[in-house]
This record gives sequence, structure tokens and C-alpha cells, in this order.
Amino acid sequence: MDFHEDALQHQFGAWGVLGINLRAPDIGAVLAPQEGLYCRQLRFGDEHQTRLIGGLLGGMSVSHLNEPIRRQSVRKILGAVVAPEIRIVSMTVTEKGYCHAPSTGILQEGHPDIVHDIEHPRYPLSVPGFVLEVIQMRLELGQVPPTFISCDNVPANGNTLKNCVLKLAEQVCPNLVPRIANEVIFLSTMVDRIVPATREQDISEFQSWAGVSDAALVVGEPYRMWVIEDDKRAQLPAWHEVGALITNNVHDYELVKMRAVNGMQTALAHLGHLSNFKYMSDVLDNETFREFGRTLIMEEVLPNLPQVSGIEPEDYVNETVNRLVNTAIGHRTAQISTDGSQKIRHRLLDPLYDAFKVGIPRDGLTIVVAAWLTHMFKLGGDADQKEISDPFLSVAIKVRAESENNLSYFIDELLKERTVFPKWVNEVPDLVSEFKAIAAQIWDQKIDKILREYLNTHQR
Ligand code: CS2
Repeated sequence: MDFHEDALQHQFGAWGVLGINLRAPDIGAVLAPQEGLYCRQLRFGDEHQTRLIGGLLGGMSVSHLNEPIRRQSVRKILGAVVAPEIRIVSMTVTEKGYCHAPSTGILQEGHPDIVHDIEHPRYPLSVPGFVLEVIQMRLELGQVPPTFISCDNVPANGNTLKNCVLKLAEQVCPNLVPRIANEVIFLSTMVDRIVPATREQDISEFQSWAGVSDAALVVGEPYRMWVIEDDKRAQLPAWHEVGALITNNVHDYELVKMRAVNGMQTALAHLGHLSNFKYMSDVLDNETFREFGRTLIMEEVLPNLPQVSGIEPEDYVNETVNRLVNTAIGHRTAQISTDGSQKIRHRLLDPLYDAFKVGIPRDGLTIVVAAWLTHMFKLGGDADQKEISDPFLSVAIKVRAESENNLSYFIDELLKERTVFPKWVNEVPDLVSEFKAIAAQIWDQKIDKILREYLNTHQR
């Protein structure tokens, strides 16, 4: 919303925003008493900068009270989105929201929400199901569908969404497939700002400072970057006038951000969570962890990243470290570790494979994947934990039970899961045995020792 507010300030136009939540919380109920207004607060150290966001015209949410009410709320939302004045549907869905296999990017047709949406396309549960229904309704009315803009951490997110929607359309409305493929605009974007889930503590601090309570408060860091795929057919607000970059090179920006920023976050979040650090700033406060994160990205990831204009690689990594140090935003290691199975391919596994192929060090990446496997072993043994959710957790719980607490067996079995792990994981020489050896040490609480040894052999 920040870029959008800037764009409205720069060039006011008919570009209001309707917020829609397909899952909790009920954005309409939260925003109604505040007349659609909320604040976003950027924090770094002791500094903060607060802005009242005015471009949001209202909010709607799917109700999950029961199925008839859910269906009613879904149709109401679809009715609002299908109105011709809606020209853009931008979305930030989590990695799992695409219902695709992270290892291939292809829609999982057996996913329960997709099975549902094939049977009941008018009352969709999934994001691809919603998008398809909006497109169908617009085309039935003889109107141009809106432009879909994906704003999340799925690489080639626009294309991924398009492919998922097309795959679903093959089942639901095969006659529309060519029109969707040729006429509907799906834009990919790279978006970067750390915005942790708002805590009660943030709301009460804000209240003491501002004298008013804001139930919809958003707290984030000052840094921001938004890179949008250039498609001359799309009509967009003046985002490009206020710092958003429109380019036909969005993929390279995504790759750099995904592997350097998100890669470092995921690596340190899993290691940090296993070491009982609550916040990322606590992890970064520890010199061994911080230097491990920096060295890992500098030596094992940067050499395989493309050059993109405006980004100087080493400065970018140092800036990333400085962003993660930020103690003023409470980014929980558990939040980043959530849905790790959906994140590790692009953030850690692909960089590991690339490092292996060109023959540069990959031992740090091996450590962090081993940490993720150990993390899953730990979570798989604790069916009652609620801190971290992951669609893959049920598999981890099952395999952990079958393993009779044998970590090595657990790793062998987990690596067979092709929705998460590409085949090459079992083909890179020694990789699996390295995972097992490191995981055993991590399980013995030797993370600090492992990271120190790594740093000793990677003295810069
Ligand atoms: C984080 C991201 O929770 C996560 O997976 O890695 O939300 C991250 O903070 C943003 O992508 C930063 O732009």
C-alpha cells in the first residue's frame, strides 16, 4: 500500500483499493470501526515513521462459519471483484496458496482445495479457483478480465499463477483455455520489505505513542523495493513515478532477492529456531550466526547470481545483514520457519545445486538444509506444537513415527518426497550422507560448533 499511497499523492486518480482476505482475519470487521483507515509504521532502531493509509476503501473476507455461509460470502466477494471498475487484482498469497508442487511449480491436481474447486468452481476455496472464476465471470459478461499481479516470494509468480489457473481451467472450462492463455495479463513482481505479523505488543506501543488504538496496524522496516514485469497491455497507477521499477528483467531481480535476502532469512531462521532464538534480531546479534549468514551468501550464492542494474552484490548482502539486525521489528524465527517445505527449494536447494554444478563451496548450504531436515525431525516428534505450521508437517509426523526416532532413516525417507525435493538431491555425490552427519551433530546441539568450524575454513 505504501507505493500506492505515494502514487496517489503524486497523481491522484480513480485507484482505490478493496482489501480481500480469503482466510482469517476478517479484514472487513477489523477495518469497519476504523472507517477503512489504518497506520503503517516503519521502524529501525529508535526511529519510526508513521503514515495513515487512506487508499483502502474497504475490506471483505470469506467467512468460514459453515459451508452455506462460506458460499454466500464467496459469491459476494466474486460479485464485487467482477465489477468492471476493478482493473487490477493484486495478491500476496503465501507459497502454499498457489496449490502447486514447490519442486516443479505445477498445480497439484490432487490438492484437496483443487479437487473441491474442480467439483464446485462457482464456490472456490483456492486462489487459482478464485482467479479462474473471476476470469470466467468477466468473459461471460463480455468484459475484459482484470490484470492479475502477484506480489509474493514465489519465483516467476505471475507465470506460476497463470500456469496453475490454466491447469485448473483444463478441468473446469477447457473451451476458455486459449483465451486465458492469450488475453489475460498475469504480471510477475519482486517485492521486498520485511513486514512481520503484527504483535499485541506493537499495537499497545503504538497506542501509548499515538493515543489511539489501531487494530489493523502494520509494522515494517524502512527498506522497500518493488520490481514489476513490463507488459505494455497493462494499465497501472503511477507506481513507476514513485520508485517501483518496471522492467522486462523481473526474473533476475527475483532470483537475487530470493537467494540473498530470503535465503539468508531462511538459513538463519531454522538454525536460530533450533538454537532457541525467538527473533531474527536475536540471531543476528550473535556474531557467529551473523557472520555465517553473510559468508554463506557471499561465497556460495552470489557467484551464481545474475548482475542486475542498480544492485551491487556485496553491498546488497551487507545491507541485507543490516536489515536483519533491526531490533525494532519483531520478526520471529518461527514465522520464517513456517511453511519451510514450500520455501527451501528456491531459497536453499536450487542455490546448492548451482554451487555444486559450477564447483564452488556448498558446505554452508548443506548445513542449512541439514538444519531444516533436523527441524522437521524435531517438529515431527511433537504433534502438539502449534508454533510452526507447514503443509508438509503431517508427512514429517508420519515418517518420524515410522523411523522409531532414527534421524538417519527419517532423512532417507523425507528426501524421497518429490513434491519438496528434486531428484538430484539423491544424485549429488555424498550429499545425503553429509546431511545425515551434520543433522546428527545439530541434534546433539552443536550448531554453534558447526558454524564456528565453517567460519574457520572460510576465512575471508
Ligand atoms: C520471510 C519473508 O516469512 C518469510 O518467509 O522470509 O516474508 C520476507 O521477510 C520478505 O520476503 C522480505 O521481503
